[in-house]
Amino acid sequence: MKLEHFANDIRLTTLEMLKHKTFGHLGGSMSIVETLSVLYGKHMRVDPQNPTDPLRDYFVLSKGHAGPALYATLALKGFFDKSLLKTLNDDNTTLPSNCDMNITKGIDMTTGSLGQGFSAAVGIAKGLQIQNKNNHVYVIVGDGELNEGQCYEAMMFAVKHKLHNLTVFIDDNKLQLDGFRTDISDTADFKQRFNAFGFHTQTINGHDVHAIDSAINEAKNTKGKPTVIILDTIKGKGIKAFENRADNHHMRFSDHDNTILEETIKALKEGQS
Ligand SMILES: Cc1ncc(C[n+]2csc(CCOP(=O)(O)OP(=O)(O)O)c2C)c(N)n1
Ligand SMILES: [Mg+2]
Repeated sequence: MKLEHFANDIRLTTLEMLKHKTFGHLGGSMSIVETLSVLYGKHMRVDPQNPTDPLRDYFVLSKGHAGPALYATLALKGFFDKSLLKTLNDDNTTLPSNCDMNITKGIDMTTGSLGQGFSAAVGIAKGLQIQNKNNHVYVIVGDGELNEGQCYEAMMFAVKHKLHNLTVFIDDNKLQLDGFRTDISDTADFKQRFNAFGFHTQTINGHDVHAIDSAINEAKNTKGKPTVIILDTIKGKGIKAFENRADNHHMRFSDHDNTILEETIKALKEGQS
């Protein structure tokens, strides 16, 4: 399937799930859709029939609140039945708001406490390196999440241990929970910062599947250091009326929002593969 089509289907499925629930983490789910499409549509070695296959590549969604986009991706890949998507965040669901490796097929790490997933991904990569395995580890961190000091310990360790089996994506959507990152705490340039730590760095349009594909190829061919791919993204991407709004992090949909969602869902259905 073409990666653009897969992205369209992930966005559509995620929005249908959130609309059914009537609320949820819309903004940060939408900004990672294209990255998930390229990872699961092309690069990740995974077997939906055998989610814990020791030969698989690992994926850690460190910004665990974007779980809905990952659940849509995993359901479309066949890790579990699509009907489960209607149970998002319900009591006793296997699809909680934030990712849980103990209850959801295809989730490699429990996340939601920001900063910790990055460290866990580094630990997985180090473990694979010790075992001389060539599985690759991908992790997505939020731009706001990089306010967490723990991330910088993870970065130092990853460089010191030459973890070229680790690719870090920064979802640089410029917004965090309720405002713009640069208004809250952080004004530094990610590229300069990761370069200074010793990463191989790339900055790309995070909604261009071909740019993401090339950047991952470059990361896989980089030896002796981990790679960071800084994704220039839009929080809420794909729903024009919601894009870049400081209140799109977790939305409880009004009647007006529902009309907008319905129109977007209709348009995405027309582009369905
Ligand atoms: C340690 C920790 N502190 C606070 C939170 C609450 N929280 C959830 S999402 C979020 C904002 C994250 O912003 P960003 O990383 O930019 O995510 P995105 O824009 O991709 O949604 C915060 C503060 C948390 N989950 N974990
Ligand atoms: Mg953000």
